[in-house]
Amino acid sequence: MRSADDVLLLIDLQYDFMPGGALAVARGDEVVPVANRLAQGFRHVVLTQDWHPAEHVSFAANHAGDHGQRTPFETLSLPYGEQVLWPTHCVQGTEGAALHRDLDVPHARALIRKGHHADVDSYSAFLEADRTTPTGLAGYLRETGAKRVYCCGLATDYCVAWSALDARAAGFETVLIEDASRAIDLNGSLAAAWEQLQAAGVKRAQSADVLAGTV
Ligand code: VGL
Ligand code: ZN
Repeated sequence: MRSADDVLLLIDLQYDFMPGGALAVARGDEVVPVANRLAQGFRHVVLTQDWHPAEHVSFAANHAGDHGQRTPFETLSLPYGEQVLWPTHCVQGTEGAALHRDLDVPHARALIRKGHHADVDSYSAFLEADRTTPTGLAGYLRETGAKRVYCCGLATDYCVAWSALDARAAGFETVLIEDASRAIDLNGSLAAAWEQLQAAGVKRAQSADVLAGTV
């Protein structure tokens, strides 16, 4: 068992990101058993859930525009920056927004829901896409004595990478567990994410090493 100041952050293990889901991540379901194994070694586990209102700004279907409906995976300029337009996904209370039923982490202590403001996306579990609105997770982790944050889940290049970068920026030692994550990989997003992660000092690890306690 790891020390009490190590936290495992399991990101967005929800049906809409699994094969067959609205925003399917290839082989996303493969990370569920890995997440379960990892969780057995951590006293402190936190879950996240992408949790959008139906009118969310990140949904292509919500942008009719002058030139017809926007297509998923296009980008749109918003007041806070470039926003990828996604298929409608993880709508609050729907089956697609539910956590995978095989996720077996009864000792998880907190669940952070993000992306609940209609006009701002939130890939990160810490800060919304306006880069100023906190979710409260940094404060929660500081108050509970966390020092190191181990991130994994879906998707590596969006919610996992942004969460890891913000965990690091908030002052935590941060590790991204590669084989416990899967990527969307849109227009080189995965390679770009790894570059940013490395530059920020986020460690890249494999679950076997985390389980063995060498990372
Ligand atoms: C995610 C795109 C939109 C993710 C969430 O969990 O990585 N990606 N919403
Ligand atoms: Zn989303």
